[in-house]
Amino acid sequence: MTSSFPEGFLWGGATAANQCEGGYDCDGKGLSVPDVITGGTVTEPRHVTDGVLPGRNYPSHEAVDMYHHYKDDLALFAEMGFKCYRLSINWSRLFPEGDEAEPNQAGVEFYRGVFEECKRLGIEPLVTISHYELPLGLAKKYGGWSNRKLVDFYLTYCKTLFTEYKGLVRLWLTFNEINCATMGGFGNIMGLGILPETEDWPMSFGACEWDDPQRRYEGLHNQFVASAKAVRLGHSIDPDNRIGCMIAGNATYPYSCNPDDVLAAQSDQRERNFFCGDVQVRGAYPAWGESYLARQGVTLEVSEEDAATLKAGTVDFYSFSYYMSSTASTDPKLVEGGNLFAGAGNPYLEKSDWGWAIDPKGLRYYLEEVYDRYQVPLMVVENGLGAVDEVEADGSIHDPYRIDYLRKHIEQMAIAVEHGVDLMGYTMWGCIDLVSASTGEMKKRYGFVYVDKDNDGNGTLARSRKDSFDWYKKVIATNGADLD
Ligand code: BGP
Repeated sequence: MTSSFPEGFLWGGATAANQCEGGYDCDGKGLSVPDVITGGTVTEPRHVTDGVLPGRNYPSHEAVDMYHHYKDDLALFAEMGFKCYRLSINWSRLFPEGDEAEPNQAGVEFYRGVFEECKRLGIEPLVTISHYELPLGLAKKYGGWSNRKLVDFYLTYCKTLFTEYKGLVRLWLTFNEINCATMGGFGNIMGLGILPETEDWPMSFGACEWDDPQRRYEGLHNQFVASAKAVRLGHSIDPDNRIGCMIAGNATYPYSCNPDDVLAAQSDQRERNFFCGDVQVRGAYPAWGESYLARQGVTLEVSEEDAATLKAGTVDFYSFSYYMSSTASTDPKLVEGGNLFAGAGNPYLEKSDWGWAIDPKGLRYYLEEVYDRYQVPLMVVENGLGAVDEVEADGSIHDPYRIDYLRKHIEQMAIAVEHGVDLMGYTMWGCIDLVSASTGEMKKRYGFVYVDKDNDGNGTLARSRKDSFDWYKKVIATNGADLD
C-alpha cells in the first residue's frame, strides 16, 4: 500500500469555539453573537434574541463544555494520531466587549493552555481567528462589520494573538466561510454581526426583510481589508506564520445542458471565486465584480488605499469547507435547500438526513478547479457527515455511514493529489460531537468522539469512541493509504 499524500500531510479534525467550548460567562468572557442565538431543528429555525432571554435554550452556553474538558479531548485526538487540530478563538474571551484596548488575561491564558497542550501532544494548531463569533458589544454598539472601526478592533485582537502565541501557533485563518456574507439572514447575523432590531427574530438562510445589501457588502469589504492587514501584521510579528483564507466551498453543476443552466452554474462558481480566491489570493476585486454588485443594487467605492492594502495582504494558502454539491437551474420550481447553498436537486446523488447532497467526486472537482485557477496550497478544513448516532446497550456506537462518507471523500482527495493539486491537509469537521451551526442541535452529530448530550441539554457530557475513531486512527497511521 502506498500513500498518495505527501509526507507531513496535516491529518486532523476541526471545531469552532461557540459550538464546543461552552463556559460562555467564565473567567471574564463577554457575550458573543452566538450566545444570543437559540437552538432550533431542521424544521424550526434558530432565533436571534435581544440579549439572553429567560427560559430560552442557548446551545453555545454549555455546548460540550470543552472549556473544562479540553485536556481529555486533546488526548483523544492525540490517540487518533492527529497531526493538526483546527479550532477557533472566541474573541469575546479575550476582548469581552470587543473594543477594549487590553485583553482579558484569563482568556489569553486559557488558549495558551490549549496550545501548550497541543504542543506537548505533537498536534499543530490551525487557528480560525473569527469563526461566527463576534463579541456582542461590537454588534450592538457599532453595527458589526458594517462599521469600519471593526477593522481596528480586529487588528488589536490579532496583534494580541500573534504576539501571545508566537512559537505556539503558526497556521491561521482570518475568517471562517467569508462568503457567507452573500446570504441575507445567516450572513448578516453570523457572518457580519449585523443584527435585526427586534427582540426575537427567526434566523433564515436566504433573503430577509431587513437585509440591506449595500451595508452587507460594505461589511464584507471591511472584512477583506481587515484580513489583508492581519496577514501583513502576522508576517511582520513572526515570519514563520502562514495565514490562509477560508470559504464555504461547493461544487456547482448545471442542472441540464440548457445554456441558461450552464450560465447559472458559472455565475454561482464565479461568486464563490470572488470571495476567497480573487480578493484574498490575487488581491483585487475581479473584473466582473462591479457588474455583479450592481445587479444587487450595491456600489462599492474601493479607495486607492484599500486597493493597495488588498494587494499587499494576500494569503499564503486557500482553505475551504466541503460538504456537498449543488446544481444550478433557472427553473425556480427545482430549487431546494441545503447548508449555505440552495439549488436544484441532483438525481444522481443521495442526501444526508439533513438534506445535503453527498458527492465525494464534487470534492475532487472543486479541488482541481480551484488549484488550476489559483495555484496556491489548498487545505480542506471542514468535511463530514451530520447524522443521528445510536448508542448500543454496551455503550458502543457503530457509524459505518460516517466511515463510508469520509472514505469516499478521502479517496477523491487522493486522486486530486495524484493529479498535481498541492494539498496541505484535511481536518474533518466536528471531530468531537458539537452543536450544529445551522440548526443549533446536538442530534446532528459529526464526531469520531461521541458526547452524551441531547438537544434539550440533558446528558452527562461523557465522551466515548465511535467505530469511526479506530478507522480514522488507521487512516492517519498509514498516511491515507489504508482506507478500508
Ligand atoms: C460550516 C461551518 C461550521 C459547521 C459546518 C457544519 O458551514 O463553518 O461551523 O457548523 O458548516 O454545519 P452544521 O453545523 O450546520 O451541520
